[in-house]
Amino acid sequence: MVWDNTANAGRQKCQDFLDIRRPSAIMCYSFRGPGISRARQSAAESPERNRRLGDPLADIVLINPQFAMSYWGLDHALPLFGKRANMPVASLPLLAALTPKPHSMTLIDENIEPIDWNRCARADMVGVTGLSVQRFRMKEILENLKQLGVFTVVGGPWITVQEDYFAGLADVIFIGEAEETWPRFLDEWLQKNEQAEKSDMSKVPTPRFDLLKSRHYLFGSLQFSRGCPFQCEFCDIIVTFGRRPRIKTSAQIIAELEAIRRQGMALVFIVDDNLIGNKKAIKEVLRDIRTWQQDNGYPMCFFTEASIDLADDPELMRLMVEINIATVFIGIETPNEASLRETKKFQNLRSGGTILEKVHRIQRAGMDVSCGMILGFDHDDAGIFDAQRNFIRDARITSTMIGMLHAVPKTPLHSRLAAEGRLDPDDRPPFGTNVIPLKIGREELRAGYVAVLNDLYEPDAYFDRLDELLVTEKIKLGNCNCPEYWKKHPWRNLKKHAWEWAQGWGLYLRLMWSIPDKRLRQVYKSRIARLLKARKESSVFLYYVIKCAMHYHAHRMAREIKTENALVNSF
Ligand code: B12
Ligand code: SF4
Repeated sequence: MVWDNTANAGRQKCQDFLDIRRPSAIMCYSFRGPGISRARQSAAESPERNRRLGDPLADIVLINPQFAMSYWGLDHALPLFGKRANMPVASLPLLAALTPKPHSMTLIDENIEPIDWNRCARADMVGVTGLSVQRFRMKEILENLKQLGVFTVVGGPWITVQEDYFAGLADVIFIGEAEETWPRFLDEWLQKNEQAEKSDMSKVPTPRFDLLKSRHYLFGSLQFSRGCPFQCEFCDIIVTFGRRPRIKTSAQIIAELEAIRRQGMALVFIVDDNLIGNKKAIKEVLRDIRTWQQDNGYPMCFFTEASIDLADDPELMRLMVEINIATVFIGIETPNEASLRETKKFQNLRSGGTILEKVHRIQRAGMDVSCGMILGFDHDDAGIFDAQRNFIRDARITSTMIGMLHAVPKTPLHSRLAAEGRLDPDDRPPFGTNVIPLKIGREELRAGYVAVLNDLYEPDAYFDRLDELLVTEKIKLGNCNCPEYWKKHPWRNLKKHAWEWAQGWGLYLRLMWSIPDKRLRQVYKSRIARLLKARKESSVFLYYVIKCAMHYHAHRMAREIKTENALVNSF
C-alpha cells in the first residue's frame, strides 16, 4: 500500500514489521526502575511475542504517564474525593476505538495504576501519549521500554509541538490528530505520521470508555468539537487543530453520552478547545443535548472551555445553562489591553462591554467562570501583579489558573522570541519559563508570580470571591435556572436534591476528617455555615463543598511552590 506523504518530507516507509522492531538500540540504555529486568527476561521468553513476529495482528498497549503536579491536576484534592485522577485523557478510549479489529489494545493510565512492565514486554507495540507536564515521565517510560526491546509509538500534545524530544526512544511518532494515521499506520508501519488533513469529526467513532477503570476518575471526558477561530500568539492548539471549528453530529455526541453514562460518570468535562468556535452549529447540537438531558432527568453536569465572546450571545448562554453546563473556563489572560493586543487576543478587546462586565454577564446567566491568566507579556511592567489581583477579585473568579508566559514550540510566539534571542533553551528553566521578559527581570517575574498565586489562594481572598457570587449575588448554576422543568418533574427534582445533599455532606465529612490543617478546616466550616444561612439549595451546597476541596489543592500547591521552592508554571 502506498502512503501519501506530500505534506511531510522525511517520512520513510518501513518495508516490514520485522525490520522496524529489531531493537538495535536497546543495549544503549541503562537499567531504570524496578521490575524492568524481570520484564525484560519475560519478554525474551514470551512465546506469544515470538509467535507474533511476522503476524499482522498487533497486541498494543497504550500508556498515559503519571502527571507532574499542576493546577488542574487537582492532585491534593483527589484523595478527598476518593479518586486517583481528575479525568481519563480523551485519547486513550478514542485510540482504542480507532484501532481496527482484530488488533487488540490494552489501556494503562499510570495515574490510577502502576505500569505492568511484564504486560508491556509481551506487547507487540507500546504507545505513549502525553502533554507538557508529562514529558519527563514519558522519557523515563520510553527508556524502560527500549530496554525491554519493545517497539514504541508516541503521540499527543507534547510530541506534536516538540517532534525531536524523544529522539532515539520513539520508533514512530504521531504528529497532531490521528483519526486517519493511526488505523492506516497499523496497516503500513510508518516512521513518522503526520496527518495532512484535519480529521473529519463527523466520522470519529465512540471512544471505548468501557476499557477505562472509570470509578477512579473524578470527571468523565467528552469532546464535541476541535479547533478555534482565533489567533492568540502563544497558542499551540490552533497550530495542531487549526482555526476551522469541526463539530461532531448530535447523534455521535448522544451515543457518547450514553456510553459515558453506562460507566456511571455524572460530572463530565467537555474537552473542546473552544466550545463556541462555530456558534451557529453548536447551538443546533446543544438543542439536541438539552432534549437528551431532559428526557433522561439530567443525568449529567458539564464543565467546558469557551472564549469571552460567549457573553455577547444570550441565546447561546441560555442553551449552555439548559444542558447543565455549570462552569466555563475562559482564556482571559490579562487585564492589560496592550498585552492583549500584543498577543493578538483581539476577541477579548471587542466592543460590547469591558471584560469584567462580560464575565459578570456569564455568571448571571448561570455559569461559574474559571479562567487562565498570564503574567510577563512584553507590555507588562511591575504594575501587572496588582492589576491581576484586582481584576480577579472584581471578576469574582475563584478558580484562576495563573502562570508565567511560556513559549510552546511551533507557536508564533516561539518563533518571534527565538528571532529576538529571548528564549531560554533549558528544558527545566530555573525561572520557571523559557521566556525572557522585556520590561521585568526574570527574578522579579518569578517572585511576582509566586506572590500573586499565593495571594489568590489565601483563604479569605478565595472565599470572599466565592461568597460575592454565591452568597451576595445568589447566582444559580446550570439547570437550576430551569424551574419550569423541575416543576414538571417533582420526583426527579426530589431525587436530584437527595443525591446532592448526600454527595455534599459526604465530601464535607471527608474535608473535616482528612485535611490536617486545623485553620483551613475552620475556614471551610465557617464559610459553609455562612452559605447555609443564606441559601438552602442542595446544588449550591454541593458546589460550595467542591470549591472547598479545589481550594485545598490550589492553596497547598501555592504554598509548596513558595516554601519548598518547587516551582510549577501553568504551561
Ligand atoms: C481538556 C483539556 C484539559 C482538561 C483535561 C486534561 C486531561 N487530563 O485529559 C483539564 C482542564 C483537566 C486540563 C488540564 C491541563 N492541561 Co489541558 N487541555 C485540554 C484540551 C483543551 C483538550 C485535550 C483533549 O482531551 N483533547 C481531545 C483528545 C482526543 O485529543 P489529543 O489528546 O490531542 O489526542 C489526539 C492526538 O493527539 C492523537 N494522540 C494522542 N496521544 C496519542 C498517542 C499515540 C500513541 C498516538 C498514535 C496518537 C495520539 O490522537 C488523538 C486523536 O486525534 C487541550 C487542548 C488541545 N486541543 O489539545 C489542552 C492541553 C492538552 N492542556 C495543556 C496543559 C498544559 C494542561 C495543564 C498542565 C494546565 C495546568 N497548568 O493545570 C493541565 C494538566 C492537568 C492534568 N493532570 O490533567 C496543554 C498541553 C501543552 C502541550 N503541547 O503539551 C494543551 C495543549 C492546552 C494548551 N495549549 O495550553 N486540560
Ligand atoms: S481562544 Fe484559546 S484556543 Fe483559541 S486561539 Fe486563543 S488561546 Fe487558542
